[in-house]
Amino acid sequence: MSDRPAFREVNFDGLIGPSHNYAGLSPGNLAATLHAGKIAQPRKAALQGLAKMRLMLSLGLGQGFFLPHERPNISWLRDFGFAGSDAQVCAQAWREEPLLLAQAISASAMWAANAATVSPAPDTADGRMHFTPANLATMAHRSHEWPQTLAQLRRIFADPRFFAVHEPVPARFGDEGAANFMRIAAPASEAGVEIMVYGEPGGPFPARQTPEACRAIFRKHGVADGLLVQQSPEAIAAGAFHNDVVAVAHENILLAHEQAFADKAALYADLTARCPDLVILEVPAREVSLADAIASYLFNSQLVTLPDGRRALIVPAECMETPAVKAWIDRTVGANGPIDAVHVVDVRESMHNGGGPACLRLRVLLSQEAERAVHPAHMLDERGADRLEALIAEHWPERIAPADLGSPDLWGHCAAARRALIALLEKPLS
Ligand code: SUG
Repeated sequence: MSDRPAFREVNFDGLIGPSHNYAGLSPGNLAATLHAGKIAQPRKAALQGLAKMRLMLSLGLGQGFFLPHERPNISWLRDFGFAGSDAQVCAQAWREEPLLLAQAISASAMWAANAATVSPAPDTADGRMHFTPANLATMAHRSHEWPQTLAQLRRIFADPRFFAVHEPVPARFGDEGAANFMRIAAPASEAGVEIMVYGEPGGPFPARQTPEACRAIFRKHGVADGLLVQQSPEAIAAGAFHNDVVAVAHENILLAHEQAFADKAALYADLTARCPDLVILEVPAREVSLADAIASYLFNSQLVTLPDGRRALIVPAECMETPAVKAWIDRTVGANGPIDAVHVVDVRESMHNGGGPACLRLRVLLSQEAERAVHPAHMLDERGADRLEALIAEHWPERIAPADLGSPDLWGHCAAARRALIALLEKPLS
């Protein structure tokens, strides 16, 4: 008998790609808008992301990873009529429509919480885990992620006995994946209630998740108990472009800002009826304002159960630098509440584009058998992390300034880095 529980959550993080930059492509994402035009440090960014993955491994948690996408996305640029060799396509795009080139080279696939919505096996009619890649249709630079995401999901979760990978929802109906998904199940291996959070348009910033997409996903995944919840318009207007900027759920815990949902009373009542052990950790606006929640990304922490059953919150460093948030953490963590420990991670390069610890990961709840069916090249251990780290140090650019996006050198570096990564993965990583 193994002492590992029958199911465990494996976080698949997006490896931060060599073209990470600050192009300010996401209106409504305040950090990304604020940092538009700044110099980015892709090598540092990728190492920060990897250090977070190593922390998870050191805590005894399962960790996998997705590859950065091919950037610039030449085939997407060709769809706009740019022609010739790959370098000619990029050069023409940069000359004639530099915004399109910036959109084609974005490293935004790093935010794996937006890769797909995942319904774990205990929740679905056929007992398999279901994935739907997000169409990310609202933002041009993210709308071309899904074909490469779909391909990776099909490669990593290929075994049809355990996994079903669907096509995305039609692009007319925006879907941003697990960033707008929560699940309450106690224990996690039991059937749970899946919650999808949509936004209503009409505010100052785009509402990226449509209710039609949420319902389509529940239907296609065969989810027995799916709940649709509206995000509060104040939260979107304050810069919460995804629900995971103002709420996170894990097992029987819902950690949410007081202003996260349009009708919190209805949600809390629905959840309490389904899960008698539910613990709602609501953070009142008078203790942490929406502005501080969004600046610190408190709710974009990873809430995890350690192998010994204790719960830990993996928070971005910005939380400890935001006095009201630090005070809330100091008061709450370890104080007879459901969260026993806090760990701080530095993912500042991603944070400056509005991507915190939880944005960088996709949660995948796997039975032992299903975990054995996952493509081994995408599972991480310490030795694999060492090898990735060496590769990043050699191939990822140190800095990218806005004008560099048009540089053939950068395009060449990105292609070389990708070739090296793929070659590395062809041999077992560890
Ligand atoms: O979609 N930022 C991403 C951040 C995604 C965060 N993910 C979650 N909350 N789960 C976005 O807005 C900025 C890219 C730029 O401006 O260059 C960007 O795409």
